Amino acid sequence: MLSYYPLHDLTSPNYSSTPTASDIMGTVIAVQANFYQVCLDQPLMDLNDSPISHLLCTRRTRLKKIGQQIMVGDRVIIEEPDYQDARGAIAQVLPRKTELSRPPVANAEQILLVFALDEPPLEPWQLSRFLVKAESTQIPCLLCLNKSDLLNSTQQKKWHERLEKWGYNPLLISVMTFQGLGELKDCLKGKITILAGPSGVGKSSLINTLIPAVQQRVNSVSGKLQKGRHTTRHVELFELPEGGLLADTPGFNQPHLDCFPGELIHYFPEARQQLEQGNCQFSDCFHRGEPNCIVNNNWERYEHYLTFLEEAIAQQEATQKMADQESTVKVKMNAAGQEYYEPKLETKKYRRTSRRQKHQNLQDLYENQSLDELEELEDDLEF
Ligand SMILES: Nc1nc2c(ncn2[C@@H]2O[C@H](COP(=O)(O)OP(=O)(O)OP(=O)(O)O)[C@@H](O)[C@H]2O)c(=O)[nH]1
Ligand SMILES: [Mg+2]
Ligand SMILES: [Zn+2]
Repeated sequence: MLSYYPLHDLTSPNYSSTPTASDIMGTVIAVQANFYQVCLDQPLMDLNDSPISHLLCTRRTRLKKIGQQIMVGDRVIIEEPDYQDARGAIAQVLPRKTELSRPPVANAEQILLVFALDEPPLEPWQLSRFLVKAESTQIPCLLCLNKSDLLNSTQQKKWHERLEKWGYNPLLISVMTFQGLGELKDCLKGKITILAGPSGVGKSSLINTLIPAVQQRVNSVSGKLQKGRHTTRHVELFELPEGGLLADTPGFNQPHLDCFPGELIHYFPEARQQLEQGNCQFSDCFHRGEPNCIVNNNWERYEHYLTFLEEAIAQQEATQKMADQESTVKVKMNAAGQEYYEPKLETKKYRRTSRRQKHQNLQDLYENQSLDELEELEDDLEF
């Protein structure tokens, strides 16, 4: 989750003209197969003068031809709205400000990281791992500690002070007693926010509290889009009553850190602060006690940093090894003990999947997937 594509990868010649005042603009809130649920910036009036706030859209063939993907969160221009059936066609996708790959969401403006103060107990290593992952997306992160009702005020204060030293200003809330929810609502207003956090901390409870059930039903997509809306493949943006969109992500407990070792230090705000004071002697310093390193070891999460660094280094080495193995030549030794290069046979990875294998894969999938996920898969796999 929370994987990020750097913005310079997003430039595309398809993003041509800028929208004009007469364009019908909206935000994609749900995607499934070839249908897009779009929440309009301004409601349209139908023939009976009733407002239409959402359109179920298809993608213009032109966009399909140029391979323009449409994600949840995309800002789009719509043509040919059909007032009768609340349908439309997406004619253009505006340039993305941010793009996450897992969950697949465009234009997210902040990550709301939710942890519980207790039940499950707040685990500093796990919290640190989530924070580093969130920092690596470069999307601003708001830290929220739920279930404050389970701790007394002294214990709450202790956590707050501890996390301030980590460089965060956590918002302590309780979905149960509503503590801090007003402040949280203010932070979410008018923004696209990604909800993240481990299992059982109260993410779904929070969504249910912030978004009245009636509203959820109204905004949930109908018909074909209804099925499978809680699977990871089908991320959905929920509309907050005060404006703003919220994406739930499934809870998982151990995010994978896939950053470069040299970047890692920048994902710790308390270390970043130290780096701003000057430079280390070596430009490729890993900040683990090298001579004249500007980063000291006098911070609580230094231990976390060292452990995550080991992990990042090990991962980089593994990736490198794999790349070496996949290169097109392999080193061999001749009888005289001299090394020579021999072209490799086509590796398994590049071999064309046989029709039979594809069938087998599909069979396996049929066992586990919902019907409409399969529809989508069959769209993806070209037979
Ligand atoms: N005491 C207390 N319990 C809470 C609070 N918020 C949620 N819970 C409880 O915590 C449990 C887990 O809540 P969920 O909302 O299902 O948690 P989640 O983060 O969505 O979990 P996953 O879907 O597994 O990722 C439920 O039993 C909730 O009733 C709170 O503020 N205080
Ligand atoms: Mg949940
Ligand atoms: Zn250093």
